[in-house]
Amino acid sequence: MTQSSDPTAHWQQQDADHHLHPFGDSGAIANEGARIITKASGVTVWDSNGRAYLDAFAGLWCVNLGYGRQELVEAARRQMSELPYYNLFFKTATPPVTELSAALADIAPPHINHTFFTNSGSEANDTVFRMVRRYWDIKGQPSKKTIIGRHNGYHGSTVAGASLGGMKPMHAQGDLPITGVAHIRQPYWFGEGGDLSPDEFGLVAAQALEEKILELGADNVAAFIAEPIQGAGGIIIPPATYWPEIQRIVRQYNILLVADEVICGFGRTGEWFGCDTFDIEADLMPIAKGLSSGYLPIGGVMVSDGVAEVLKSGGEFHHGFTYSGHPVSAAVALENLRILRTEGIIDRVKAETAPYMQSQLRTLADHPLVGEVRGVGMLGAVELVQDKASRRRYADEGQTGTVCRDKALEEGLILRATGDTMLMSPPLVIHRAEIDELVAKTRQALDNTLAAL
Ligand code: PXG
Repeated sequence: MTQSSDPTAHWQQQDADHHLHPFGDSGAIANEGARIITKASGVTVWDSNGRAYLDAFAGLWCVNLGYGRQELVEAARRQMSELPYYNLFFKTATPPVTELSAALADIAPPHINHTFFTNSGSEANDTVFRMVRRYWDIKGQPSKKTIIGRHNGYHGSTVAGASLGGMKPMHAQGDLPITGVAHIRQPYWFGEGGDLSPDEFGLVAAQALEEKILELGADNVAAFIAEPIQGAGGIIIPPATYWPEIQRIVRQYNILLVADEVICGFGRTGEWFGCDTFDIEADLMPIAKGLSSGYLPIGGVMVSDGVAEVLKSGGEFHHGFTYSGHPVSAAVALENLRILRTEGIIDRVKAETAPYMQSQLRTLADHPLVGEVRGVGMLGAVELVQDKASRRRYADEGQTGTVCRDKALEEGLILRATGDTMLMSPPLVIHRAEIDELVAKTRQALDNTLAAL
């Protein structure tokens, strides 16, 4: 390893020599040099060269409270001193976990009152995979095994998570999906709606679930899993007709409904859960990310009273992680929920900052590159197109989005690009002035992208 007096060069060299990146081309990053992020406060992160960026992505859709909240640091310190670790196996629990379970029951829809803890959203969805099969086994219907997901859905990177998701590049690596998983189309009107109105298309997209159930046989289908709003897939907001029709279908065919709240949960859509925003009655809700505002890893699966009752009647569930409900993560999550509640942050998002951000974002719709601006709560997407009227994209899809993302970085703004869709999901505590900055920098990045094309 070469030593250097420039700390950035030193860390980049270590990164190149010894670190393999998640969702990254480690070969290319080794040549370019990784961006080294060293500190953060509020909605701003700094790199090792002292450059500030407005983090319009809240880390990775997770830092809902913003950076630098000392109460979370203190909650971790306190729990670390008191009880840094104990497991939940063998008839044991810890106070942070019982308190957090109760706090979650309090904020979740009324019929959801139990949580199984994991360390991530991916583990939560692996737990979903095993839990829904266990549920039907206990009910005496073991043939109900297949779980239906959606193309371009995202449910994590573990084998079950990536299988339930519908990301083609992930499936292409390692022969996924595993057996027992099927996929239907996504409710992506802008990309796939053609000449149908959004409401017509929403029904068509939902009815794909009914067709798939009939094809597989309802006796073989355990569950349908979907994000209330697809996140990683491009902030895809289903037309208003979609969720009610899905709800009808899962009820009619006796299929469990899994609403993946990993991104939508904890205020992102302007309510506690995406299920509240879309009036979805879920049987299971995987959670993670905003549960601890990303300060420590923690996730879980929340389940309805009906599911909990069956699971509790079935004897031992042979499933769990050493760090299920890690006490320090649980203490931080509990403090995070306390702050979200006592400071009324989600109410402020709903009443004030989300309507403001959404209205300001929509001023970008007149830009020649922009085909659609959409968003709900603190989620926003800007679709880049070659032709606005026909919604036609540039031929080399993904190229323009990547250029725009890099132009945004030059402006000191972190956006995410999915294909040619620019995504934002800022901390829920973002102020009006920072929203103005976010929108102004996005417009500048769009101008610079157009100039570069
Ligand atoms: N479900 C959903 C809906 C997610 O968005 C997961 C599950 C998995 O969570 P973990 O904690 O295992 O990562 C996620 C994660 C992206 C991106 O590029 C999004 C996620 C993860 C990595 C990248 O937008 N979401």
